[in-house]
Amino acid sequence: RAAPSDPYFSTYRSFAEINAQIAKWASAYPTTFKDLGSVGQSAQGRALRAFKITSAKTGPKKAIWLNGGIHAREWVSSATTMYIAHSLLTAPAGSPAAALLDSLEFYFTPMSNPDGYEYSRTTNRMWRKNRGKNAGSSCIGTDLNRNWDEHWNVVGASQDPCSDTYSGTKAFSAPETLALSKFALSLPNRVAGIDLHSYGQYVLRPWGWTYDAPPNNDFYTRLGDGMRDAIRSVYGTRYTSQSGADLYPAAGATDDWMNAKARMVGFTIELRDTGSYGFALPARLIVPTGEEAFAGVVYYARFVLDN
Ligand code: ING
Ligand code: ZN
Repeated sequence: RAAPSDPYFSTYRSFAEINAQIAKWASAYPTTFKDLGSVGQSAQGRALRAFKITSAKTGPKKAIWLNGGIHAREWVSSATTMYIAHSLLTAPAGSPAAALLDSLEFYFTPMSNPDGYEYSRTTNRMWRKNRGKNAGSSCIGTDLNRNWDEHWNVVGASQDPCSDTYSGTKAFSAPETLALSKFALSLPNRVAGIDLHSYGQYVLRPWGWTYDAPPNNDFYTRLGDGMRDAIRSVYGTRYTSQSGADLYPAAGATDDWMNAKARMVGFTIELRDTGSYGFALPARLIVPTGEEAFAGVVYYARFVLDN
């Protein structure tokens, strides 16, 4: 649309390429971009990288956390998280997006399951979990979106290490979720967070673990519906705004922990598509998926600042 798209987004990038892009941004945008290095290590020892984007303006700012790549096969999640960062970095001076950077710090963890991602790229495209060993089983991996410490394992999760929704031996048994949770809690000014997944085109508000409405359900519904409309305004893509449990009940997910334990406004977004390609979304759809998701994030950031 507005600007020619960066060739970085023409294909799905490897763990190494994502890290190289982070280094490139750090030198290209020294005032707005801050590489926070690694916030922890994956089960196989890969770095869990984080960075921050904000303007040079000082003063108290609120923090928003965007998390991508928790599930290995959902490649467009990491790509979109990086695309949102790119959009903030290149936002024209005076634009609504650029204005957000004067009041907000955006924190990014674009690749929260690097071992699973690389395994999905090289060996098993449909891998979902991390790649941690499980004692007493030859099956590998914990579902990192069932391992958070909020009503852990009560519904929509399995205690079979061979299951794709294996919730782990206990909450935060996986090094990735433990490190990410400590990172989020280290942000004293945190107000909101989005966990990006695919696919299905949903804006999911709390809760995931129960059908009950959260406190402030009105607030969450207006915010979710507004994000849905902002996404649609770009290319007409229809996302559905509803609670996580209304998709299917699942406990121990990232967004429930954000809302209940980290006192942040937490959402899950399920990116494109609705099943034609599913997880194997073609790389030519990275940019449009990112552009419309960015519109949703701008709406969301404005909303949490103003409400
Ligand atoms: N979907 C989410 C999952 O973890 C979800 C859906 C998220 C349900 C949060 C409830 C709460 O299963 C994908 N694609 O991973
Ligand atoms: Zn997912």
